[in-house]
Amino acid sequence: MKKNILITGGAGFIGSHVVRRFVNRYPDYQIINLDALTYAGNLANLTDLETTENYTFRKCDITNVADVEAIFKEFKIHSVIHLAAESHVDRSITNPIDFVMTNVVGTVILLNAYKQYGEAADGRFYHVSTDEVYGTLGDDGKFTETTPYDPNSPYSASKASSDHFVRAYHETYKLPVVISNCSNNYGSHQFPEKLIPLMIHNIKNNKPLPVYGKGENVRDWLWVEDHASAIDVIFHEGRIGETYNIGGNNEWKNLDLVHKLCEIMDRKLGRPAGKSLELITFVTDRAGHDFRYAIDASKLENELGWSPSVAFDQGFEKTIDWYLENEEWLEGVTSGAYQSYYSEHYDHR
Ligand code: TDX
Repeated sequence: MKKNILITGGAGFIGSHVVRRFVNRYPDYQIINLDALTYAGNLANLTDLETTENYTFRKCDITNVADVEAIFKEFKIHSVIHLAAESHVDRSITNPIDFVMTNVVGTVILLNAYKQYGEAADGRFYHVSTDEVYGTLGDDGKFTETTPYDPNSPYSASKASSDHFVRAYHETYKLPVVISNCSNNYGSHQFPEKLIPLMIHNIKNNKPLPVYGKGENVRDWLWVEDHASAIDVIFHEGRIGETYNIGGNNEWKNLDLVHKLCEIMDRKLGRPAGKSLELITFVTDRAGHDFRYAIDASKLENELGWSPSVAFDQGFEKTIDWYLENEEWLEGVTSGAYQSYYSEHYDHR
């Protein structure tokens, strides 16, 4: 008997990498990808799996109780890997309610459905979350699993709230849960509202590169495939009721990262060295902009033997090549609604 594993948000950036990894590595799992296909969920991210036998797609909004329950009734769900979320901080600043609905209410609806219909004694509800729940760091120190929650944006407040509900379902109803909190991801298929694909798209089209504030904020970047491998190991071997931090040990100041990107893009596009740097434009800072994120992933490394597989230079080049080689994908997601999003967020900044 195949195990039915429900992956939510599987058509999104991180979700599609997780779905592909699980479908390809685990033929004994039936992977059910449940996604609402909003702006960032895109079946074009998974065209290679369309006819794969152990893969099933269902369009579903996790805030719709009846639709979620129907899926749990249709498939005997062994385990859930929950990635569905509104994930962009800037959008959460203009529209916090969407984040409460999907990230908080949607998570609780899924927890309820798993509590009521989840089938297996050895199954689990794996909640995928973010390092932003811990707030912001100064120049030193790293987030550990025991760092107190201190979210600053509506996005991180909604993710923190969902993490608390998952923990509460474990304590109250003994639901077998596990949580991970990961740093910034980069890689193929990321929606170009996020820093790296947005800058790649703008450099390609000779458009201004909007760096928030002075570009001094620091992020830790992890290759998305390494996040997927961490999710794999935590899903299979992580201890129930535990949280694991995932990070790349790879901190970059935003401005330094944009400089590196310009340098590589000039080389790849055959432009004179330094040309794309001229596009950098400093714009009004993000409200409540967290200064620095850094992750201490030693619990995951020591307990479960995980570590990132790809050096940043290598992963970054690969990522840039993917966006340059997949022009159709990039054009597809930046036409239509993207244009109005872009104007709204950047035109008067
Ligand atoms: O146009 C931009 N200019 C800019 O300077 C954008 C989009 C971003 N930035 C800055 C803000 C951040 O300091 O770059 C940094 C990265 O920004 P995002 O790509 O928006 O990511 P971030 O806000 O750090 O949050 C991300 O990491 C944690 C994801 O969006 C979250 O979903 C994840 O949970």
